[in-house]
Amino acid sequence: MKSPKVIISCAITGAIHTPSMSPYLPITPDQIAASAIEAAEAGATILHLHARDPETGRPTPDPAVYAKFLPRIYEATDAIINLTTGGGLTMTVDQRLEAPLRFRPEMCSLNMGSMNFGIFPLAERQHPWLHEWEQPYLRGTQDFIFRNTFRDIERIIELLGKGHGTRFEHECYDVGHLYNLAHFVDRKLVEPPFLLQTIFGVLGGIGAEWENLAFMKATADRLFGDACQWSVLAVGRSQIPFATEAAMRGGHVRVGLEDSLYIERGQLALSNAQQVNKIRTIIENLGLQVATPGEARDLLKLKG
Ligand code: KMH
Ligand code: ZN
Repeated sequence: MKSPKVIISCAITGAIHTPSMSPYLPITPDQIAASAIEAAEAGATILHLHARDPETGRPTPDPAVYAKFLPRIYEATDAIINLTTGGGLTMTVDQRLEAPLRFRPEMCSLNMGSMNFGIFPLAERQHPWLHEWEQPYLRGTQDFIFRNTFRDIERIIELLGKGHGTRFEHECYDVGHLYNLAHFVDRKLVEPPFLLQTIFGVLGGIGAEWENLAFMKATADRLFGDACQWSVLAVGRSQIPFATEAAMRGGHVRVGLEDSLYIERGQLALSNAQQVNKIRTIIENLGLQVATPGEARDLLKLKG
């Protein structure tokens, strides 16, 4: 179904970028809460959240850390909370599920296939002052498989979806992942309407090229028709151009420092809210409207 309003997801900190890459990446629970609240005030409809060890900035699955920022975000905003089930590159699937199972949010990410996952082949050269933990972590991304087997996906749907009424941001990094999603739709394990996040520019997935955006959209239209709400996330410098193109084609968008640390070429974003403001202004200048959390809850049939 084509939506009259554009949902803006904002991914606040993620698990890929590291503290040495930007002083503006939120790390501590205080910083994550403040950045998320500011992003919601700027117009973000959905807040996608990961946690980090406050001392080192290393991604952590620890629900106790989530507990330090989640209640504050719930209290200060009406935004839809979306917790990661992707966690971080070195976490097991069980670890990745700890916080979602504890907090049972309205939404969680659900990665629709296993893949190589690398974004920063130049990171060590560009950032010689990396934290001690970041060095092997980043090298590890060269030889890391982001595990999301059919059984893992089914288990996450059973535990969180069927068990707790959580609905998912279905993350598809390549065309095969769309067919994986169609398989779960066929088996009625995923029910419409669902949020489809097509992802461009992750090394290991489909590249951020315009032909690919058109191809992924055409494939999604063929497989899902009106059953899905289509959204676009592109990493790095393609973030805002791809979000703009998605909005023009009737889709939803995702921005945030998880996906790009920049606001324009060579210029670090000062905050998540700065990226939300930028895409919100573009959306409004296109004559479109941003969905409120309430409107998105209706559109995606969330538990609220
Ligand atoms: N880092 C993004 C490209 C997750 O948290 O489940 C994908 C992501 C994964 O958001
Ligand atoms: Zn994430």
